[in-house]
Parts: sequence; C-alpha cells; structure tokens
Amino acid sequence: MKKSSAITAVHGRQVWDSRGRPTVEAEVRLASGHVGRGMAPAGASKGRHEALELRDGGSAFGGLGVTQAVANVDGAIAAALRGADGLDRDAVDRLLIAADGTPNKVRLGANACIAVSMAVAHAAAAHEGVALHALLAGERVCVIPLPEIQIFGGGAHAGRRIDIQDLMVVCPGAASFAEALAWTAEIYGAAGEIMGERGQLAGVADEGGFWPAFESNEAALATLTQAIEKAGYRPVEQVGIALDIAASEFGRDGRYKLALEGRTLDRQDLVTLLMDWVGRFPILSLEDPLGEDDGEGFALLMAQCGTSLQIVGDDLLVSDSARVREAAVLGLANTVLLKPNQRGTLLEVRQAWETAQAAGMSGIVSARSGETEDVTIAHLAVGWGVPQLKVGSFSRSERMAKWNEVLRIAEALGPDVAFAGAGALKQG
Ligand code: 2PG
Ligand code: MG
Repeated sequence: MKKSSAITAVHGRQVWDSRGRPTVEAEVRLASGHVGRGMAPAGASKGRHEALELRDGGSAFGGLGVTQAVANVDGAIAAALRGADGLDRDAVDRLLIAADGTPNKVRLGANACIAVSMAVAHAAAAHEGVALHALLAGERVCVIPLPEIQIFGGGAHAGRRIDIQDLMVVCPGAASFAEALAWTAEIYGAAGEIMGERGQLAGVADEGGFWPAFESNEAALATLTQAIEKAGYRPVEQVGIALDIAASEFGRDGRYKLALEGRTLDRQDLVTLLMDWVGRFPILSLEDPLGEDDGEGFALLMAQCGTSLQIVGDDLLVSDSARVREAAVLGLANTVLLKPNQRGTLLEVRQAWETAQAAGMSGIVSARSGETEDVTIAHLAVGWGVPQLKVGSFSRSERMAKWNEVLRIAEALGPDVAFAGAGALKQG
C-alpha cells in the first residue's frame, strides 16, 4: 500500500523575484494531501564554483528566462521523485542529485533542484504538523541566530558604485534577536538621516541597503560607524561592522582593481588595506576578503587575524563540503556562508555545515541578492543550529519577511529560547 507521505505530484511554475526577474517556484504534494512550496533565489555576485542556475538565454528578459528549469521540474524531476517517501528528505535529495547526474546541477539546474528540495521539506513539515525549523532540528535544542544586517549596499548590487559589496551591522551586545532588530532599525534610520543631511540619499541597492553615494570605500565605513554612534550604540562592544568585500568581483590571480580609488593592489597590499580598516573601524567580520581562487591571500589574512576576526568564505567555499574541508585544513577561513542555491539541495548544504562544524568553524545561512517572499532560510538557520543569519537590509519585504519569520519562530519556541548572540561570531 502506498504510504500517505509518498510524493504524488511535483509541479513547477515561473514566478518573479525581487529584481523583477523570472525564477522557479516548485510545489510538492504528498498522498496525504499536504503541499509544500519552495522558490529559488538568485545571486548577482556568483562564485565560479557554484552549482549552475539554468537560464534560457536568448533575448527575452535579458536571457534570464527559466522555461527550461520549470520544464525540468515538471518533467525529469517529477518523474524521479513520484512515489518516493516525502518524509525521507535526504533520500529525496539523493534522487534529485542522481536525476541530474552532474557535480554542479548542469543538466536540471540548481534553481529547479533547490526549489523542489525546499518544497519537499515544507511538505514533510506540513504532513507532520510541525514548523519546518522543528522538523529540521529533531531532538536538537533550537537557538535563535545572530542577524547580520546590511545598511549600505555596494559592488554588484549597486552598479559598482563602491567596491565593497555589503556594509552590514551585527549586534553582539543585544540580548535577543528582537533587540538586535530594534537596534538595527535605529541604525538604519540614523544612516538614512546622515545621508539625507548630506544630500547623498539616492534610494536603495538590490538588498535594500542605502545606495552608496560615497567618494571612497573608507567614507562608507566612516559613515556606517557614525550611524552606529548617532543611534546611541557603543561600537564593537554593542554593535560591530561586518563587511562582504566580495573580492572575486574585482580581483583575479591575486591582483585587485579598486575601481573607485583607481588603483590596483596585489594580495599583500589588499591584506594590508583590510588590516588598516580593521584597526580604524569597528569591524568584526570579513566575508570574501580575497578572490575565490586566491587561497594564498586568504591564508595570509588568516595568519594575521584568523584568531581575532571572523573570516567568512562565500565564493571561496560555495556551500560545498569538499571545499570547506580543504579550507579548514589549509586555514583559509574560519566561517562558512551557506546559500542553498549554491549547491541545489538542502542535503548538500547541510553537509557543508556539518563539515564546517566538525572543523570548528562557525556558519552563516545567507539569502541571495535576488530574493522572494520565501522564508525557508529562517527555518534552516534555526533548525540546523547555524548561529548567524544574513538576509540583506532592513527594508523591502523580501528581506523583512525573513526577519519577521525569525521573530515568529522565536516566539513559538518560548521566552526561554537561547539567542546565539556574541558567541556566534567566530573570533578564535
Ligand atoms: C553575497 C550575496 C548576498 P549575491 O555575496 O553574499 O549579499 O550576494 O546573492 O549577489 O551573491
Ligand atoms: Mg558574499
């Protein structure tokens, strides 16, 4: 007899993301009638080693159509998954991996696969009558992650107006997730006021951070520090800065071209510049400080500050277990960024996190610059026990939906739920 949790239908449809571009939504139905849904996000500053986002090419929507990816959900993926037990999520993800058959989801598309993988997880949670974070956590005690929230956008998310991509705040001094959001709201407001007073207010970048109308990268850092102080918080102790340098976007073979400053640096110069910033601004975390293939540069930086500063690998690690293992052995980073669509299944991304944890690294579940109203990542962070969450800024509903979902999760877990807080940040 067919199990009530057997997958009976998998359906794909094209929907639209936060940049007004096509993306894949998948719906998975179980024999019990429970349905789960997942939507694929999309990056702008993508790592070369990420799984492939399948796009149609051609002239429509700048080549970004997802007709083929949607057809793969309805076709090859539905055929591979029909009849499988939706509660055995790892087995379903293995079926997805096998149906694609390539290391980087080149055949079916990581966008098609991740939408389905997330939809299966939601269908399973619905079938079990529990919230997704609870299903993922199982016996593990849930902890609410420390949020990393963007105040200024830059790099590929802001027409390369400044070189640094994400200027974010983290609130190690906050006692709860709700308090960290409240502090960030004040800082975001203060940053807007400062920009307004200077006549530099020019809308927002892709993730909702203020448009970076600055004359230098340093001016952006100084303004962010000023906004923290204007809002009444003590830098470092209460609120620190987290940067995503996204250096793969302007560096290759250990040479880095800072467009805004009109100079080219070698890896040693860039490390020196970053260390100078760390000394002068309340910086607690650096993501992709060097390019994705500049292991030498990462090792150089880690040797200098890997015990006092969080060094995060995004393009470097692409949520890939093997790359995380190698980076841990070589001492290239101490924290992994986890983006589900970089691999295409929740199983593979969770394995990357498990590898990182075993190596003593910290982790950050992250959204993409192209997002949707899908809030799955809020549940992944809590359910997998990943202590940090990066979602973009403090405006635009595709971002706020995730922050608000964590508030609901925290409330559901009760007043005694632990908050990862300052301990989440890797500093040694
Ligand atoms: C990143 C993300 C989010 P994108 O680099 O960490 O800021 O950007 O989704 O464009 O890769
Ligand atoms: Mg990044």
